[in-house]
Amino acid sequence: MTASTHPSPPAPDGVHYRACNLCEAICGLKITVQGGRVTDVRGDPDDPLSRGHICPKGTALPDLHADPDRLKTPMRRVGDRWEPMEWDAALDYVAAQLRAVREQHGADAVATFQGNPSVHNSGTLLSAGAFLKALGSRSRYTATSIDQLPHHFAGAEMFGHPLLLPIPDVDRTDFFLMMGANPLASNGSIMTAPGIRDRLKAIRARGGRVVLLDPRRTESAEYATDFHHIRPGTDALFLLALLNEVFASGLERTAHLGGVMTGLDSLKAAAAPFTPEAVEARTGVSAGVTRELARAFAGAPRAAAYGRIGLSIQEFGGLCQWLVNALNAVTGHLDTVGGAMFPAPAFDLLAGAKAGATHHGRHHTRVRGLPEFDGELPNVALAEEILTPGDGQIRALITVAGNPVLSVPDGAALDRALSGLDFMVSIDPYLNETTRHAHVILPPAFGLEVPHYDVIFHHFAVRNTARYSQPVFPIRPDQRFDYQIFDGLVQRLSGRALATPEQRLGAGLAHGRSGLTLDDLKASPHGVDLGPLQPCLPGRLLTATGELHLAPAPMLADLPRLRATLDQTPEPLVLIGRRQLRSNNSWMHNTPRLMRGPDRCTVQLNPADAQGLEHGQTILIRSRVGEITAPLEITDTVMPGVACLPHGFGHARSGTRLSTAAQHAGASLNDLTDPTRIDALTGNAAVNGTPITVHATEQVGESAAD
Ligand SMILES: Nc1nc2c(c(=O)[nH]1)N[C@H]1C(S)=C(S)[C@@H](COP(=O)(O)OP(=O)(O)OC[C@H]3O[C@@H](n4cnc5c(=O)[nH]c(N)nc54)[C@H](O)[C@@H]3O)O[C@H]1N2
Ligand SMILES: Nc1nc2c(c(=O)[nH]1)N[C@H]1C(S)=C(S)[C@@H](COP(=O)(O)OP(=O)(O)OC[C@H]3O[C@@H](n4cnc5c(=O)[nH]c(N)nc54)[C@H](O)[C@@H]3O)O[C@H]1N2
Ligand code: SF4
Ligand SMILES: [Mo]
Repeated sequence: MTASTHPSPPAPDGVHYRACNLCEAICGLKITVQGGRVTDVRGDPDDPLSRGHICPKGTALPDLHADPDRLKTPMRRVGDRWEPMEWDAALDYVAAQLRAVREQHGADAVATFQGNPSVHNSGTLLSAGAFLKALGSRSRYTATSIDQLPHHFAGAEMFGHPLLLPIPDVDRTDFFLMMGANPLASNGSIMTAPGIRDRLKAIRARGGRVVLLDPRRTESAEYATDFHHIRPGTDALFLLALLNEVFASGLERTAHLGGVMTGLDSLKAAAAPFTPEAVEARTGVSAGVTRELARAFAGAPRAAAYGRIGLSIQEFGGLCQWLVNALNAVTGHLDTVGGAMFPAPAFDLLAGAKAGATHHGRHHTRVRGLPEFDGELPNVALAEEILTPGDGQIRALITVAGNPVLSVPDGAALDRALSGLDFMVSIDPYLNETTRHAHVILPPAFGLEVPHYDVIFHHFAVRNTARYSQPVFPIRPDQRFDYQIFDGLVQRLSGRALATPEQRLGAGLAHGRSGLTLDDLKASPHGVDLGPLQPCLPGRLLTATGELHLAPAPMLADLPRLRATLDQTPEPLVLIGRRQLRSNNSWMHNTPRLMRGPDRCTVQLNPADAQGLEHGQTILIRSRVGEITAPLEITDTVMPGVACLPHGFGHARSGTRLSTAAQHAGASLNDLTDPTRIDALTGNAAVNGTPITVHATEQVGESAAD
């Protein structure tokens, strides 16, 4: 089945240092190679950011290199068989197919889906823009709209740029208010803070408070001083109640940014109806707790509020991220030491950015009229845009480092949609639930084989550092990097050649203010420390007026939608997701060392919701969209009315080549989530809070009748 006759070349013996690019923590690694093979991976104690931290996924990096299921040469599907291709022939074929669809049906008929690892790979990240330009299609989808789109939306509206996201200065704060994040499992997100456990412990050791609100008492709760259950999707109400109490008690502190902040009066008016008492029945957080937290947060000299994916992939994601920023701003905790601050990365994507340039709603999806944001369309619309006939229907798809069949709502519908495309190509090292639909798979060299500089996550890091990584393994002459695949396609589509990632990095560093060059970074294999975060406002603001908008008009206009929920009867049982330390979204389940131990794809229910069901039994979970089965775990870590299931499983689909993952198949959470549930303000998917019912599997026949 593989075309190659070349063996994989061995790595040079010795100790290699590089950063892990699997998640946002960018841990420095110390990798020992003996006899051409990796014999040891541990954290690099000399990395100024990660200081020796590593997680089990970092240890598993060499497994990806050695995985026998991994594809290394292009593959073309012929019926239900896969045949190897030479690179030039594969690229010629793909370019010709894309051109044919474009000529027949227009540029927008060719869609792209870029998944999560494409932002963790400087090769894809620095080349994708040119590729998208060569395609000229507006049908652009990424994982952003099932993730952090509300953060970008709030950043653009309040500070003038989607990448202006305030990051909690955890190493200097004394009051860390954390909502909808579980950094002990995720290793931190929009908060690059490797070794977060020690950083949280340090807050407590210096007498500070770590406050966590989540519908599930998570691993992170063990490191909190205060934990409160909160009902899914009600955080915006809680945040407004905090603001209400801050204003009612006269605790606002706006002197620091007073000159540039606009909209304070509108924000006060917006918060006025949402007293702690008015929202407590809905949020599940008592008015007393809310008042105490508001006062303590506002009164703390160094405090930072932070809300992550639990506040984004819900129906009020845009409001939540706005209100987190607003709370920091009006309590004097924005752009101050120990508060929420803006990093200054060496490669600064904001350098030279034009003020007021972010756009929203310039065009819309064809079927449902959902708005683009910054050139991207909401991925909840992808399946319907493929399935609905008519002018502008998507006929061809390019996936890059994404597995949307498992990662977007109603994955089963997308699964069906993909099988009907005229042409699909996947740039991906695995034959998985999504790429099995491709006509051609172009597998890149990746992981320990690629050079790396983290272009994105230094923008979100709790300390300014920079690190360039050399590859550990050389690649075979018949392998290609992601950027070479893009380059090959761009040359064939537009006749232009791409700059290499090294050239782009060099130019990017020259644009930034650190003074560092790529050669400096190459000479510093442990990374370079650029120091703690520094206040930078108003200079870094990029709004058209140069002001910081506390009460952007789109946010105010969305408030009635939130207020209406106070009069609605809550759903009796809703589903939320769960991340696990040894998973990485939908992939890395093919690594035996990460899959050891008991079944992880379990559904958790509070005892109050598990009447008549038994711990360990397989139950049926049903939503408007679909049904799955999963083993039941009865636990009071989840609050009553909430069920919890990890995402990224569901590896039983046929036609994949994932031998280990298939043995731990589990079910896909996104076979239950509903693409019609969105954050209407931003278009982000609202996968958390999906209404469900649960049934004993032997009762399925009966309950199906009601
Ligand atoms: N219900 C629910 N759904 C969710 C979430 C949730 O919390 N709940 N989380 C969402 C979030 S935050 C995200 S980011 C998405 C993630 O979902 P996706 O963006 O679809 O990403 P992954 O599932 O991680 O799939 C990664 C793919 O990239 C491939 N890959 C890995 N490394 C490379 C590389 O270097 N180059 C290339 N070309 N390919 C590579 C892998 O083989 C795999 O096919 O899922 C989202 N879906
Ligand atoms: N090990 C591991 N690490 C990862 C990933 C992975 O799959 N595995 N994925 C990476 C990616 S792509 C991302 S985006 C980040 C995400 O990083 P985090 O945001 O830290 O991710 P989660 O662990 O999903 O934490 C979200 C928390 O929100 C809670 N929650 C759900 N709904 C609500 C709600 O309505 N309100 C509140 N207050 N909380 C709610 C959930 O119970 C959960 O504890 O993690 C990254 N790191
Ligand atoms: S925490 Fe993230 S960056 Fe660090 S070793 Fe684990 S996967 Fe890699
Ligand atoms: Mo994500």
